[in-house]
Amino acid sequence: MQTNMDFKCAIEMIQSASNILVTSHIRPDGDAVGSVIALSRSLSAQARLDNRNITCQTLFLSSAGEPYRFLLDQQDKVIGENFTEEQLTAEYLDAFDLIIVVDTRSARQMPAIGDYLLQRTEKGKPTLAIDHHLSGDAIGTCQVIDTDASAAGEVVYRLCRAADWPLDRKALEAIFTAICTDTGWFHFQNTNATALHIAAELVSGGVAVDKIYQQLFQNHTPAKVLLISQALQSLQLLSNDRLAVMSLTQADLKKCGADRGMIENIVNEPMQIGTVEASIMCVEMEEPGKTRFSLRSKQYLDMNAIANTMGGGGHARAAGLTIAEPIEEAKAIVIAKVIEELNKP
Ligand SMILES: [Mn+2]
Repeated sequence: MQTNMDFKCAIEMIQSASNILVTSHIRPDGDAVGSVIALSRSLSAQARLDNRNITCQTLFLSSAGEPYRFLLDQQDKVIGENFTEEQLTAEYLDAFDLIIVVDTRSARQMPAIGDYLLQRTEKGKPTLAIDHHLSGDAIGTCQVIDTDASAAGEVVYRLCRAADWPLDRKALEAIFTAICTDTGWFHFQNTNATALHIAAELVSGGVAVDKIYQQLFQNHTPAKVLLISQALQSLQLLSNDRLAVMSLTQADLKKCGADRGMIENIVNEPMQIGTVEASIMCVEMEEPGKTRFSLRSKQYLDMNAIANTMGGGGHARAAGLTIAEPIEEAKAIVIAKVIEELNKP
């Protein structure tokens, strides 16, 4: 396990910056949104306390999933909504004396800015990566990484506590969202004592658990539930019912009136089947000839290792990858790879 939990470099870097940008990976999930929002709110609040003229902006590389939008404010920049990729020039990014990246340090997960961040790091321009993934690139002149952390939000919380920066109610809700989504509402293998201790502190701080649960899991549109049904209709069980495979095409999305943000988490549905160890969700992307995969495992299959062999990555129990092949061809490649691993003694 890779652990670099020396917060000193991160705190010093943040304290000497006056124009900060906080960002995360494309298709931001609950951890990405929660971590960005909590950290930027905390830094802005501390700046107000210190009476320092500091700007701390956020940037999301694509739209946040519907369940997490309650955390966003108007001033949060989202590419494709209130900000364009054309505005995202090197000059724009260079104007920030610190860029903080949370929940990733992998260039390919930040298509619009990944190469810039690699070059920025090489030049030694202040760049901070706060992450909990097993793999990544050399992004960050300072990296704070804890691969044992349940969520990047957990690392952000511990950093803010270590530095004694304020966390208001919304920041606490953002951290709770980060941890509870990355742990599957505290039931995945990454649910550790620290995650539960922090959750207890967040509840003591005023987070209403029922409100967050409703917001995240009981606030779907009919389209989302139709999409779950559509995905389940495509369910195939392979390898003695140990592998579940589902697919969604652009036509399926259209038929359900759904968008791709609604696909998140559907991959977990087949885990209800006792024999299922691994679940694959194949999604035909809008760009022709590209297929996106989510991989999940229940007990032992190393999905991060499997995804790594095909240019993806993530965690042992949850990983993702994209293959530049049409859905049927790409699906055959991924299924073969997973079955090969499942059949290893
Ligand atoms: Mn995460």
